[in-house]
Amino acid sequence: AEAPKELDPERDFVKKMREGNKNVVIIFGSQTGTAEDFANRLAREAHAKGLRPIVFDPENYDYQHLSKLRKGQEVLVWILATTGEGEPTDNMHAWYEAMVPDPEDLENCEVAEFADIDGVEFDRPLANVAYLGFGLGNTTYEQFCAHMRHINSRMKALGAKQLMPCGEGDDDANLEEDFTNWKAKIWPIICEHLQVGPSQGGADLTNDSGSTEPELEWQVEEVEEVGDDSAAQALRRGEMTVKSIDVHDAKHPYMASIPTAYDLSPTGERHVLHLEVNIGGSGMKYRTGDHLAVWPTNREEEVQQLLEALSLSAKADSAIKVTNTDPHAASAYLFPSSTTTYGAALRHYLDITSPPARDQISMFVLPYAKSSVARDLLTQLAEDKQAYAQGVVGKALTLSGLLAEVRLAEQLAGVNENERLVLPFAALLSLCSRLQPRYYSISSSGTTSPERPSITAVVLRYQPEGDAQNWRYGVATNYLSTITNYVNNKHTSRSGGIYGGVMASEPAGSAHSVTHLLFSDAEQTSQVRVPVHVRTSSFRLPADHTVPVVMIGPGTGVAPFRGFIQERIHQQATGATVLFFGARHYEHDYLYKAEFETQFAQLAQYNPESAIVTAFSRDQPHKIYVQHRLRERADMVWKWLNDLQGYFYVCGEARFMARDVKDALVQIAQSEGGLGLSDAESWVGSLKKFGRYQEDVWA
Ligand code: FAD
Ligand code: 2AM
Repeated sequence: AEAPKELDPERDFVKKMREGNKNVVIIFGSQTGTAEDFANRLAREAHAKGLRPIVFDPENYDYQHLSKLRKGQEVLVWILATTGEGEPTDNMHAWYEAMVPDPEDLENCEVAEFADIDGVEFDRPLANVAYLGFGLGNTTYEQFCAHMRHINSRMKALGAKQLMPCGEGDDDANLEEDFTNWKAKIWPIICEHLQVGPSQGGADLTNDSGSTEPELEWQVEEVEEVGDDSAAQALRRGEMTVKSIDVHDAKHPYMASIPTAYDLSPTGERHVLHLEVNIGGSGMKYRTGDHLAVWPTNREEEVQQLLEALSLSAKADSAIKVTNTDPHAASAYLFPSSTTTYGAALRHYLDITSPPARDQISMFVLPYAKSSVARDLLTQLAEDKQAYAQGVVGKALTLSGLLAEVRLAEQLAGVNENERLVLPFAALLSLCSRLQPRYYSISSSGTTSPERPSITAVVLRYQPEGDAQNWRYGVATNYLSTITNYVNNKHTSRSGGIYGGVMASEPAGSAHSVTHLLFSDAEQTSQVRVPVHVRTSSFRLPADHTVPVVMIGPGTGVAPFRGFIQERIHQQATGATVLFFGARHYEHDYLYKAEFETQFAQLAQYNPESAIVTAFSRDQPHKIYVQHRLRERADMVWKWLNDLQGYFYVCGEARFMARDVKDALVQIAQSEGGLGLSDAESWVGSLKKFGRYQEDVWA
């Protein structure tokens, strides 16, 4: 027999857990950071309840050790997001492959190799493990929470004891409330299982000294000397710290220069940006259909407002050292390096714009309220769902906005300066999630522009329903908008400070500080750099260019198809290449118009059916959408997909568009193929199953 594989002791999470004397182990599968954030929040709450939690990223550990967990003494909690079409997140990929070798047969698929435990039956290796789980998903996708459900079934099949049915959160409805409700139910169950009494398990936010302030996860120390080298100078400028390593991935972005950037719809109501990113020399490669992750910077005005609300404006550039208060925690540092500045932490590393959650308000803001007016206001927002929905979510209130409201209420009530709420920076570190990279479908071909992937992003600006006078700005897209402006106006100096917009309709205050977006390159000239990494996707053209390809890409959903088209020209594709593009107005929003027209003329030389079909929704009194155009060509669509075994692709907004397009295809199968409804649905289902119906959609 083959000798069992040696496991790396550094990747043994159970050993780490025991060294730190922990009794709740939380393992998260996270793609965009939400599940990771939930895992960390759960740990903070567990800690406040007198439990001893630890959070692990499965990417850094080996699943084989799971079997060593001890029922009655330790509890495992899964927090697992589902991505794409029912897939695990990247960081859960290896565990999932091993634990769920056959998703079609969850009960009986082959037992994965686990660390050997005495007295446990071979086919029930997890018989000593007690667990619970919460899945994050979105009901607009067909495979809602599939990943958590699969892991759950496998855990049971492998003998583990489920302490409670899994919770499920729906990002399309109210993920936050689903999580809060689930959390409320788990504590008594965990405490009972571990047999910790109410005094331990049910303790609330009091620490050893008996005060009501929470024990915090991070400690913040102001440090004087940071040295004089270039890293220290960059630190003083409040720039982002990136570890200089050779491999660039989800944890180590590459600082890419931006050779070209422009506004594709300068006269439109919405601005769509085209940015080309130079990854030459980075070692990163991409394939047509992959995603580019952009690590954004927060808007400077928001950073300054928050510093002001924390009474830290004067210290924005002071160096601080941030370390974990728990020597046994899985990570000792919160930021890429132990030292940063207050300003840089808010600018580059923390999500300071998402509305704070109810439990975050009650755990990390409320305890610092000294006046009754502040306490009342915060208690109401934290405890009254409706007040929270209106006063926080409906207004898209940021943390600085919340603190400003408290400050105003205190002023109006005549509260003394020394009685006013001051949020400690260390509490803010528990309150705010980490700023997450945003994904963009790469809009170029990996074959024809291997070193210059481009992205196509619509700039997000909106006025929240509950605060219709004021604008909110999407973090990453407004950052990219500032970058675009800068790239087009290179004469502006580094000391240019906050950089105003070139866009006529640009609302005031949307800009980022250019000072913090510039990075010194080897020649010591100032260059704007954007931290990026490539994420592999499964959105792919057929290898055989003679097969027809039908692409549905309204709005920025056209992004990956620009790459597909470049690729099909390169292949001199003899199969039909058809793009259905939709936008508001022909005049303002026809993205890449000239380029597409030239390219389709070329593609039509290889196959006369190749064409771009447009649907401009607001150029006439009634709406015309891509799915209407699709139905108008029902016979051709049926021929391409059914008779000629073509491929169908949908990209863009997931909620309505992707669903409506699928419905249109079902109708086409009925009208053209003469199928009944359920057969038409099975036909679409089988296209999906065989990879001939692919979606790249986002919420
Ligand atoms: P954020 O700061 O993240 O703000 C977004 C949040 O603002 C929303 O979650 C919502 O809570 C809130 N919000 C937005 N509108 C309103 C409103 N009207 N009222 C109240 N609240 C509101 N985008 C593209 O443009 N092009 C692409 O090619 C592309 N490809 C993607 C591919 C994938 C796989 C994924 C997952 C996403 C893709 N996206 C793409 C979306 C992109 O990643 C970002 O989500 C988007 O650009 C917004 O980022 P932001 O940082 O500017 O906004
Ligand atoms: P609308 O905003 O005028 O309703 C890109 O955003 C294009 O997609 C716009 O023309 C937009 O139209 C359109 N769109 C909106 N909802 C859609 C849906 N459910 N299906 C297809 N296209 C849609």
